[in-house]
Amino acid sequence: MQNSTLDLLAQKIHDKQTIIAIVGLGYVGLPVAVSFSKVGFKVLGIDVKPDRVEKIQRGINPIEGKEPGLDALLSETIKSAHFSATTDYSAIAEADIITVNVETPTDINNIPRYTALKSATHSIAQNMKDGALVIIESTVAPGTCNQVVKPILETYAGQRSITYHLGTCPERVMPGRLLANLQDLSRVCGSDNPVVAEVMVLLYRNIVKAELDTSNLVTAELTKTAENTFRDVNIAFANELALICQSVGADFLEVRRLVNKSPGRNVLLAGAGVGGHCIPKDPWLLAYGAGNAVDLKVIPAARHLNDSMPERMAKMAENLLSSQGINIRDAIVAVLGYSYLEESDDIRNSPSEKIIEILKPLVADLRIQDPYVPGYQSKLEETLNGVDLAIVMVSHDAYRHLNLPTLKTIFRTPLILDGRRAIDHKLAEEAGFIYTAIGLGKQGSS
Ligand code: SAJ
Repeated sequence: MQNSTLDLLAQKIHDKQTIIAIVGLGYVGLPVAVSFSKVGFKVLGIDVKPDRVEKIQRGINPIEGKEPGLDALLSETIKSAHFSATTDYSAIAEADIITVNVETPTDINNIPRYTALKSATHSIAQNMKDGALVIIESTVAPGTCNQVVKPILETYAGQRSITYHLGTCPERVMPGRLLANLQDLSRVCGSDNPVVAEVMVLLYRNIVKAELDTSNLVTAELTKTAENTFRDVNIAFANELALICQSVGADFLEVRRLVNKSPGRNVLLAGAGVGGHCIPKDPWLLAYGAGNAVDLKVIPAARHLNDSMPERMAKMAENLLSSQGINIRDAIVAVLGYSYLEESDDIRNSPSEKIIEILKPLVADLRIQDPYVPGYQSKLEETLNGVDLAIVMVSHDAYRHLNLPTLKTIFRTPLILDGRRAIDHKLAEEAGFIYTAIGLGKQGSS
């Protein structure tokens, strides 16, 4: 029985007759919705935020920041009526396929509460039609599909005497490249029913040009959380090596350059911290999925080290000021960079927020500048006029090409603390600055 409904579904996908519901129209759901609409599927977008739905219905992109192609594609697919958005979950009854693209944050104890995921799954289960395929695209801890999603679907399917299919296909989008990553990055189509996984490949082949692999639910969940955890652990290694370089009097960048000449080595960049919506969270999802059976050492330690970088930067700032006889209470300090990533306006989990929280109550005046973040786009010369210390938190291009000799004339005290090695330390010292940085030891000179 089940596989015959899957044969039907496969045929409908092939003929683009499938109606697809996308639950959650945020950074991930919206690009997925317009991508499927663009290739001819009828797509129903569901979101709990009326203002977001209203904007989308008017063909207006509710997502901040520059997303190449998204505005045009949204307006085109709304006009063509291939895509429509609503807050009414009952629309799901029409859908053959339902993807879930809701947020899956972890709480203060790094535990995923899945409030949005559970709520969405309940609403889907109450409205989905017989034989519907539910695909979890949100990043979840290994085991979540089987232990959180499936029990809810089972309960309602039993009560309603209907069948359903369950898969997961975690997304790999990235702010600023939402549509490009969706099309160009490989994905895993996971299901505990191999026929469902193959049907998912048929579906995603319409919008993904890269490789589509099939696997089971837990492997797909593990793949996504592990790939981001791998990055976090590698950034933590770079940060710890940088702290060693500071201690023994070396330049981390030079050590990194030489280490990376060794085959198979790729030391990442040490810095002022790790922000964003994926890297700080996904290791905790992986750890949660591991359960208590595994006494994890590396993954939590890496997270704690990366999270400590803004605090270390604040301590370095304090030490630098006092080394010049400046009482931090009298200091005027500028934080350069508020977003979590260079050339981005995304401030989620930004390390800058942490250092600002620490320093603001300690200094006489704390100024913040970021060319991309609304509210912080003051002119650099204004921000730096009369400061004692500039702290570089983000490696925006604007900070990589400063006119140091000119800036030297407007600083009250010429101190720079560079959390991203955005400024060449030799040029800074030639211009008369006292320059310190994460990973640059006292004698550090290459
Ligand atoms: N960071 C470092 N050192 C590094 C790299 C990054 O300190 O060597 C910091 C960044 O400053 C930032 C944070 O880590 O604060 C995250 O940076 P990121 O380059 O990992 O950017 P994200 O958070 O947008 O990560 C995304 C992820 N992509 C998806 O989830 C689909 C991640 O898996 C990718 O590896 C990453 O983009 C990428 O490679 O660009």
